[in-house]
Amino acid sequence: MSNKFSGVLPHNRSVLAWVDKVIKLCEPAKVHWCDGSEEEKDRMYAQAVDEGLLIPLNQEKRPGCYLHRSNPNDVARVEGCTYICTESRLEAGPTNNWEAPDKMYEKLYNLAQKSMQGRTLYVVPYLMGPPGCPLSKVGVEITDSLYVVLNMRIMTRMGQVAWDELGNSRKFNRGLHCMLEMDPKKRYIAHFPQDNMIISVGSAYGGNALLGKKCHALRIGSYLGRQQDWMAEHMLILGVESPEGKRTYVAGAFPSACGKTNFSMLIPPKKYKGWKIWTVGDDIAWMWPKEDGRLWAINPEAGYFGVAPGTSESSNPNAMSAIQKDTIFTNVALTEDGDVWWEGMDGPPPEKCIDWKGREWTPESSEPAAHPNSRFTAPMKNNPAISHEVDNPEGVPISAVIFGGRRKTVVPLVFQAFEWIHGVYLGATMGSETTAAAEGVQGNVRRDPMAMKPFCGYNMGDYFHHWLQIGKKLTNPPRIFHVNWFRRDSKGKFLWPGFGENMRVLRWIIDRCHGTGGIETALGWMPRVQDMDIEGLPGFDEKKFHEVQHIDTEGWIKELLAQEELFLLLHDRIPKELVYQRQLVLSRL
Ligand code: GTP
Ligand code: SPV
Ligand code: MN
Repeated sequence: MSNKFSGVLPHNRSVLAWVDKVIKLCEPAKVHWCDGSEEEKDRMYAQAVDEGLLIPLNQEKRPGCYLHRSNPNDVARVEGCTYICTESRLEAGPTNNWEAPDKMYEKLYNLAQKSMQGRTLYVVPYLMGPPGCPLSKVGVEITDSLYVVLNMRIMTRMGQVAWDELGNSRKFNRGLHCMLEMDPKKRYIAHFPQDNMIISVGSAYGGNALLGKKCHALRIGSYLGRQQDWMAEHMLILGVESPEGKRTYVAGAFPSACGKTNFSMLIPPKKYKGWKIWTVGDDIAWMWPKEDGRLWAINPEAGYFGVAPGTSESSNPNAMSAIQKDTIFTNVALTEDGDVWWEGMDGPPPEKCIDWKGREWTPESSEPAAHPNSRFTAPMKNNPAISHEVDNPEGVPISAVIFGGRRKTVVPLVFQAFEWIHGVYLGATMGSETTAAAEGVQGNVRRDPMAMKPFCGYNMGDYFHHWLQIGKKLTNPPRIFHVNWFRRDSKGKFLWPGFGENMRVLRWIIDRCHGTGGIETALGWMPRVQDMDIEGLPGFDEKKFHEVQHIDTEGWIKELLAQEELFLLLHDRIPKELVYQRQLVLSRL
């Protein structure tokens, strides 16, 4: 072995052969096989600081924490450059960009060719899911970005643990990530589900470049899940512990930047003595039906890639603890004492700081100091509310599934589906306002079925069918709910206080899982005012309750028309059960 190589090679021949092929293609100056050790970590952080990739923060205040500033043209997911390259266009479906696999391979191999000359190629073995879980999957990401390596180290179980899990098997996800020259015109996130392969070029941003996350765990995962009877979902998982010590697990699909991380780390209000929320996961759930007729879930990740703005001691104290150490911050502001700052953090803004682009910033500046989609990457083990079940290969049994969009109007705070098929319809037709997590206009209502519009690796109509099929395997299915933390009054103010107070909604949801307290409406089961605890909420009374739960018939008719658009788009694959559900709502209204 020449001194071009460092690190620990596995014995797996398929891995060696594939990496060899990529080395020949990309022609790196050096190759490093990551082992995931502490020594390797220390060396890599030192090197990243040397290269100016990371800025060390005040190590007394935030030990092991660093700031990264991205290329300003590379700050969010790029749905327009994301492709599902199945054999036929129909298989990818009308909600995905599609290109023929041969054509896309050719285009991307051409871009990748010689692209690592003078650079280091890192081989990153990683495991999604706890070791020993039947759903856990190994991936190998090849990248020429040290920033990506250090993020993958936090977000996944990285290193030897993955080789141990893989053994001699050929079943692993092949991921190739090339920085290229960061030209948005040469930016592609391409998935080849039939080959279990991902190629991503021209972006270093989380969902585009940390291939274990959205690419592998959701797009490839959902494709495999359909073949193998499991589900890959854009969902948080939490456990609710009652004062009697009973634990109930809940999964929630909210679109990007719509509150999953916050909800998964919720701290109940003071009056909820003895109640405790445990975080299993904040972004992705893999779920499968077991013999007991229930749906079980794991979190395949090992860290949080969370939205920084709005994170504070008052909104999310658990996240604030989690980012105290060993965290990478991306595109936040840097204060004079070497700490981080962003809009919505506690206290007044700093008198001056350095903004996410590296410029001097004062409260008078016209632009925000932190990018609206600035992020923290923190190990999940840093979260004081981490669930004891997070490494359990058996997963946790899910009692409730919650869908939640971001809607200023029309959609009530909470309601419950009548049964599974109605619940699938609620998820399938969910609308939400677009956010800074993806490139493009913000605040537009679009259909985001199950919060999976950007992440479903195959035809959305078939995906709905898969949900119905899984339902048939469940003799004790989770109850399904819809929430909207974001409804506003006529003055544009949030009607519901949200964050920790969402415990009150969660409490009703748990009650409903045990069959108590609600009334049937045109939309589904709803709490009556006596069914939900609204006592002690400043500025919130019975009148507000009726406002936030109000069924706006005219608004809903428009909503049903917007759903029609999705149904037309998917006309050749949409399960007729869902078309029928829509008719039922119309007649009930
Ligand atoms: P991704 O990581 O992009 O998938 O986002 P997420 O779904 O985990 O969203 P997150 O919890 O990071 O919240 C996104 C934004 O919504 C933040 O600015 C939060 O402050 C805000 N938010 C979260 N929960 C609530 C809530 O209950 N009420 C209100 N008004 N805002 C909330
Ligand atoms: C999202 O956009 O849903 C995220 C952030 O969770 S990313 O990993 O970039 O997709
Ligand atoms: Mn997400």
